[in-house]
Amino acid sequence: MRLRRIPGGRTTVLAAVLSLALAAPIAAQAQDSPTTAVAAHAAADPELPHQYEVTGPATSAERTALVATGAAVDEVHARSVVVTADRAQAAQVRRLGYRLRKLPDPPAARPVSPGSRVKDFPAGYTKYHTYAEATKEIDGLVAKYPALLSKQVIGTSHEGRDILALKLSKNVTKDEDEPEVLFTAHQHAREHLTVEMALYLLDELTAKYGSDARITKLLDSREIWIVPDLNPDGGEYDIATGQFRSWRKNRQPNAGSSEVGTDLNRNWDFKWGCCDGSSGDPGDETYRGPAAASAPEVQVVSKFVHSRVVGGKQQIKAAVDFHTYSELVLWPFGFTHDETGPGMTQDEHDTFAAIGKKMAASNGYTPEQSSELYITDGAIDDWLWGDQKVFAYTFEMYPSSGGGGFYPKDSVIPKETSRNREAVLQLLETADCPYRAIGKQEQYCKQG
Ligand code: 0X9
Ligand code: CA
Ligand code: ZN
Repeated sequence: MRLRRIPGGRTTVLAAVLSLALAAPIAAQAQDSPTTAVAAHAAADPELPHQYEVTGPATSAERTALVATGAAVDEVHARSVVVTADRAQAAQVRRLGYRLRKLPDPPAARPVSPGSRVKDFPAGYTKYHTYAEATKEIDGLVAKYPALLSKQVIGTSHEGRDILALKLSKNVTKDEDEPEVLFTAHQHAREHLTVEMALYLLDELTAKYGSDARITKLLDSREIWIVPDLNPDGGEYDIATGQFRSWRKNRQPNAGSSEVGTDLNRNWDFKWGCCDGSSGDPGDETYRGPAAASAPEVQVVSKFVHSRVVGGKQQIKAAVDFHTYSELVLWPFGFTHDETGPGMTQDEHDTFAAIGKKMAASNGYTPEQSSELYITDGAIDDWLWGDQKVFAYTFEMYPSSGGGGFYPKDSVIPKETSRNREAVLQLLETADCPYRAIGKQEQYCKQG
């Protein structure tokens, strides 16, 4: 059962060697010239993490042991992984006896003058939306489609940016008794493509209402929630110098530590920190935070989800949380390798798998239980299912491997967002009775 199919590996030796060769002189320059200091810092900040190919780990157990070093696993292959790790974490991975090979860093952008902050993504990435650009785009859509789309500020991030929930439905201002479906994006700062995914859905579902029969029917019979940016502080921080920082966490300081940030996708209040699927060290990529739901962004979205309990019933029936990358459709649980057990019956598991495999057939991703990758505790999908009984999936978007990792060029945005159109429509269509996917609608979805 733990047999895995994995995309083939590839090599990037030359670029890795080149980036190593470049690092030293630039860092040296920074010492004596204040005017070049920021640009140099951006090009070769010794604190910035890098990606490494790690040869050796071949099982979920070995990968789970690997993330205990504090590194984050980005790609899973048959006998290797790609991780994002800072210097100390890389050293620890090496001490586990694995061979590491540094991969090229994200492309360097134009130099930045000292103290200034970049207002946009760098060249080749300008079609990605900054927080301000996304807000403007969303406000434009709300103004254009007031009967279909409404915007709510459901709270603020640590640094005070608005966290939005967009509702899409016919008669959008009324809370009708219709199945609700939630789409969330951008828990992880460097996964910018997921914000584009959310914006694509907002645009597609509004623009095609009235002309596309399937979308019209769905907006007439569902209430769709989109939280396009769960981690606006992290996203802005990732692009702020003009050099992508490969940042993952939020930007909340940690008491008693100089290390910043909590991994939002280890902070949700279900089996939090239970199972070696997160870290207790604030310097680690998968730091779970000092307490469950300690991150304001997680609190805001948790509270929002709780607010969708009406008459004692959670209205949200299904959900997708968008991440990058690896092209996967994942379902709970992540905290255990067991397919069934407390909180997951055989029928529930089979329903998750049936819907997940069908969605994956439509977008060409690989479907699997999330713990097949490595153990995670405190992830949003485990919470949505374990605590709220929402059929919650995690999509890991483009690329499968190579293809720019966390930073694919903006030219891929149209293809890689529309690629998930069919899967999203399927999930919306199934939301009135997910158990139809295993033919058990009579048993589970009889109208009361
Ligand atoms: O580690 C994560 O949070 C996700 N991978 S990412 O590269 N985007 O960071 C995978 C989560 C898998 N576990 C669950 N979905 N529970
Ligand atoms: Ca409703
Ligand atoms: Zn992620």
